[in-house]
Formats: sequence, C-alpha cells, structure tokens
Amino acid sequence: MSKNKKFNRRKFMKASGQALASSALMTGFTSLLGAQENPTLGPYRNVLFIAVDDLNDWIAPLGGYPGVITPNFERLAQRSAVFQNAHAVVPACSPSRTAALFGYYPHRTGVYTNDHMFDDSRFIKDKKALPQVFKEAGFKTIGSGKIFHGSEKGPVDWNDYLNADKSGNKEPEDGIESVGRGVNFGASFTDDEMGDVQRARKVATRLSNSHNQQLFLAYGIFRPHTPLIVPQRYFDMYPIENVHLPLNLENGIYNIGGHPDHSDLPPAAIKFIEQYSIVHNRLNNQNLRREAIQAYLASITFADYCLGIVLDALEAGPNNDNTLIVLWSDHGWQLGEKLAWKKKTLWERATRVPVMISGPGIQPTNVQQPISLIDLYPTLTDLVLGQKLPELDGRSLRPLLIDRNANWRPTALQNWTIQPKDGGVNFEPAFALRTRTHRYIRYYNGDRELYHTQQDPNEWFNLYDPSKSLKDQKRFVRTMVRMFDGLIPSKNSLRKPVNWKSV
Ligand SMILES: [Ca+2]
Repeated sequence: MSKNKKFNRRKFMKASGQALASSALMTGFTSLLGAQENPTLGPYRNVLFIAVDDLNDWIAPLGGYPGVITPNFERLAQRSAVFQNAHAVVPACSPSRTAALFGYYPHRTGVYTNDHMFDDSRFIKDKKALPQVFKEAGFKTIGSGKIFHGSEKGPVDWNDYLNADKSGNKEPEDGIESVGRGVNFGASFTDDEMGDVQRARKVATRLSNSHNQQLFLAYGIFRPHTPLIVPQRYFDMYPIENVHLPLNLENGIYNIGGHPDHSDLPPAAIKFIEQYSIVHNRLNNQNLRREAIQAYLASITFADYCLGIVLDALEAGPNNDNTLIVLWSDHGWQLGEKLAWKKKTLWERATRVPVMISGPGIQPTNVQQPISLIDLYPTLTDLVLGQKLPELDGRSLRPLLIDRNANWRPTALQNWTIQPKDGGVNFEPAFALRTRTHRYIRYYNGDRELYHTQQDPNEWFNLYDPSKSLKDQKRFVRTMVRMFDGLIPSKNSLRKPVNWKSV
C-alpha cells in the first residue's frame, strides 16, 4: 500500500470541511458577472480546431503521468490558456462530441451514450453544428480525420475533407495483444503508414498556404484511441521496466469490490467499474498491465508527433499570427485507477481532458476553474464570429481568457448512463459535478460519492459514507449534497434517449 493511502481519514474529513467553507461556498458560488469586453481578444481570421480522441490528462502540461514525452503539447501549452480543470460532458465519444459540436447537453438532445447518434436526435435536427456555422459565415471549412462520431464529417457541408491514403489502417495480427473490448495493443507500422500522420501532412500543407477566405480547419487525431498500435519507436521511448502503474495497483489487490479503494464505494460505482471488467481481468491474468500502459503512453507520444507536424507548418507559414487554435480531447481514459479501464465512469481520469486555447491577445496561463467541452462552441462563435449564443447550454470562455480568476460558473456537469435491463425505458443517468475543489457523483439509484479532488486527486476517500442515509451524513456533506443536487437536472427535465441500438 502506498504511503499516500495511509492518509489519516479523520484529519482529511476535517480539512475537507474547512476547505469547503473557504472555497466552494465562499468563492465558487458568488454571483456570476458578465464577461468583460477586451478589444485585443479577437476577432481572429482563422481557426485551427484540433480534436484528439480518447486522450486523458497524461500530457505534460496537465501532469497526469510524470515522465510522459509530449514536447509538442508542451509547445502548444506555452502559447495557450491551458484549462487544468476541463471536463468532457460525457466520458464516451458520441455523446461527448455531440455536446461539444452542437452545444447542448445530453439531457436536451437525447444523445447519452455511444448507442445514440446525433442524427437520431429530433432536438438536433434544426440545430447547426459548429463547423457549419463557420461555413455559413463565409469561412472555408476544411476537415480531416474524426471530428464527429459515427460519420466523421457529421452533417457539415465541408468545402474540403482531407482523407488518409488507404494503406495505413489495416490492423496486423502478429505481435498484437488483444484483451477484449477493442483493447488491442502492440508495435507496428511506420510513421508514413499511419493515417494520423498522412492527414497531419495534408493539414500542414493547407496551413503553409495563404487563403483568400478565412479558414476553419478541423483536424481529428485518432490515437490514443484503440487499437493502441503505433510504430516501434514510440514504444522504445517507454522501456517497460520504467512504466509505473496507478498507485492503487501497487498493492497487488486486483479483485473488483475487494480493493481497499472500493471499501467506500456504493454498489452503483462498482457496476460502473464492471463495464470493462473483462479488460481488467485479462490484463491481470496475463500480467499485461504495464504493457497496456506502455502502449497508451506510446500512442500519446505518437499523437504528439502528429500535433508537431501541424504546429511546425503553422508556425513557419503565413497564418501563425492570425489563427485561433483550440485543442481538446473528447474524454479521458482510465488505466487501472479504481480497477477501471477505458472510459464510461464519472471519476477524474475519465472526464478530465486537455483543453488549450491559443491566439493573439491570449496570455499563456493555467486556468484552474472548472470548464466543460460544452463551452467550446459558444467560445468559438464569440471570439471569432462575434456571435453570442445564449440559447446554447455552455458559456463563452472569454472572461477566463482575459482573467483566469474572473467570475465563472462554479461547476462542470457530466453524466453517464448504463442501459437498464428493460431496454432503456426507465433509464436514469448518473450525474457528476466538478467544482474547483470537489467532485460529486449521484447515481441513478441515489448512491452518491463526494471527493475533495483537489486534496485527494486519486479520489480514494469518499466523503459520503455509503453505509449511511443522507440525513446521517456529516453536516458539511449534507450541505454540499443539497447544493449539488440543486444543480443536477431534475428527472422530469430529461429528454428520453433517442433510441438504444442494442439491448
Ligand atoms: Ca475509495
């Protein structure tokens, strides 16, 4: 058991209560002031919109994995507002991208899980996807790689879509480990054979040129999405003996429900972990935990290489001084924390994502306030098109780009839904709220968790005692629960899921 795990629980609870009084209640929930206008922030001529798939906070600017090799993410961070507390709306591709690219929460669109697609949503039918707004504002829209889920181009009438050559994507069988649920990993291919690299080079060519029209260029980097297969040289950067496991795996206890970290989890949380228990069990039985982590790290550094190709071209070309760069990932990824793998939980590693925004007038800084991918759409339309869109669910990040301590919405809202056995008729999503300091999770059945994530970044110490009813919780816990429950959409305000493609 690691040293940190011996943290004195009583002291911790006391410290958390005090921190609550000073932070969440006093500063986080003060009234919201409007954004200050600043003439030096935009408008921008061009937009470079980079979506990375399944990239968690294991890049150097977010500090999630000490020793990760991400020089190009660092290079971008040095010119960016780096959002240290940015969260996906949903920890899964389809609902996350739908929320980010249309600007509405799942409980408004009905797109809650990967069973649900944006084009099945009646709510979305008359809404415009973000790139389409730019197209209609006169921008030349160029896309490449995965931007939307399902159809990568989404409903957008792009001026141009840059595809990879066909050769790069066939998955090899030799030397590849496969542990189920798409978690295949191993070294193969050359850089030239990788679709992400081919697309990066095409994007780079466009960035090297001048354009008569304003440019909205969206580039989707597919890795570190599974399969975690990248060229050998990226694996070589992470010798297996140096790969470290999440701290909770160091104690050698691998049974779900029996781990010390699980002792204060409610049953609904264990169900979330069990979604990928096949991956967890196979990795443990075959003793491949380190290899899987190595492959994810190698895939991150490969994605970093692709980002570098694009940044090199931008910086050397004519568009560097007039382009707004927005980089984001659609959700996080777990590698054994709480014995959970992949996505689809509401803990920090699954929801926390990189968001970096860079452009003339934006001071490089780290922003600690909680933001959400729901905020990307109104930010882009505000900064570049001068359009305020109050009907959207998110808010423009402009005030935080001007002053990272500006008054801001105190929480980022997330949700995840497991399809119920009745096929989804009586579905109830679990919701989570992240403040500057805390994370609160309320499951479909009323189970709850509360963490002081700032002091307890591994979220090991559930401050909500699952063995007691709400009225028997500590007073500060009850206070927080009441406050947070008031911010979670009420049951009768939830749109039904658009459909369930599988039962
Ligand atoms: Ca725990």
